[in-house]
Amino acid sequence: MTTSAQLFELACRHIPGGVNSPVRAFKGLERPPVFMERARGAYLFDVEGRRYVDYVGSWGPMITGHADPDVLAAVRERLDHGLSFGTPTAIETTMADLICEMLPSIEMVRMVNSGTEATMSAIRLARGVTGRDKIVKFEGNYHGHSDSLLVKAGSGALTHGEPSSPGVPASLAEHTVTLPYNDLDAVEQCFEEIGDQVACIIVEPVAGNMNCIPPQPGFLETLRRVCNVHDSVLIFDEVMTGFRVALGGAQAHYEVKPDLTCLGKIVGGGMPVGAFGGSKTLMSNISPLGPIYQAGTLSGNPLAMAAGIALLSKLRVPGFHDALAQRVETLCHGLQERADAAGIDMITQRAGGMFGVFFTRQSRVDNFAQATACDAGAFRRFFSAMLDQGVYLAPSAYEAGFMSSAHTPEDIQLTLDAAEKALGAMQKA
Ligand code: KE4
Repeated sequence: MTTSAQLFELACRHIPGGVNSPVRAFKGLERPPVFMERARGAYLFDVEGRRYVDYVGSWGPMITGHADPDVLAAVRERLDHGLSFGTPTAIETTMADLICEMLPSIEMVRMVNSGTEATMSAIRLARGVTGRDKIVKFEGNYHGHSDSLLVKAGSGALTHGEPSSPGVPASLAEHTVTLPYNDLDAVEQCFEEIGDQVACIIVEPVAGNMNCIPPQPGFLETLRRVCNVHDSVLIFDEVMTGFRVALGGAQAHYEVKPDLTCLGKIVGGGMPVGAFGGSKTLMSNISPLGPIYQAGTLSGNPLAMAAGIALLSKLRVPGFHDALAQRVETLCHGLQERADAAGIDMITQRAGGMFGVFFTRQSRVDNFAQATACDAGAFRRFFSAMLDQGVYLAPSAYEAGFMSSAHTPEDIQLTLDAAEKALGAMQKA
């Protein structure tokens, strides 16, 4: 049987770092990444046949569990019609109508192939309609890897110690202003000084790329207000939070309406899909209706649309998100009880169907500085001990965890039993 370690060695020959996305590389965890062979429901199965209760869910999309039978059936049904035509198809209209129905702030939407494309396009739209170059983002927020946004970014950029990537021209990076997340004063001061030069604010309404950091009361409202005053565009990057924090996303949960919304992950049901949308006034500036160019060979392809529509349709069951949030609450409370019992400095934070575990004495983590001050060594030991007991957490201290409706009470109990052992071993260390 070929082991993950052997497959990783082979992968490293022709793939940079052996992975097609850096966060998969288990950086700093002192063990090779696990190669998965298949997945179903709440479980991943590795190449050596081991089963894991999975809290990554392909980094968010698998909100009803892996290999959802309804999603697979929808893809199978379309498969024989062909994969992609490069022409308009009716199913793209079905997807657009569904998104506009589920997210009322979106009156018109353009499908793309990733979250990166969605945020990159939304930034271009904001710059195009305002005629301004400056954008405001927040330290530790990750919006994909387009040049303007790889400045003090989170997720893999942070995990691999390159929050501001080489290769981004200084002449471009200088237009990106980064502020501390949840810092209302910093936002007010920034807009007093340069508000009329700012094309947009782009924000993760719940930060999920420096672990899981919810917005403090007033933070999102302040962003909305300063954008109104200075005619800047407020962009909610809901690639991760969309359809996860609530059916209508973080904008519904926190009742703050952005001008543009970026989507990804869940919207594609596991297929490569992103989207950006907003008012007809804004979106009518997008080519071919307007002058701001944006395009994509496989954008809106019928197979990916079928997967996304099938998944989104399943989330509209009354009580789906309450039940998901309840599972997260049960897990987080159980982890906290076990950490306290073991005398380990650990806290959890959550928002709807996503959560985070921080090894820190702090009572709360509100921003990048506090997130990066947490105990990375403790995280490494906890992650490894959980993995060895068949629980797959995000392989980075700077990523959030994702619950699915496929996780059973038994899966959560298994997770808590594993955590009790892991935390106990850490106590003795
Ligand atoms: P993609 O281009 O990876 O589809 O989406 C980029 C993106 C944009 N905005 C937010 C809020 C995101 O979380 C992401 C991608 N998230 C990471 C994990 N935190 C994707 C995992 C990876 O990079 O492999």
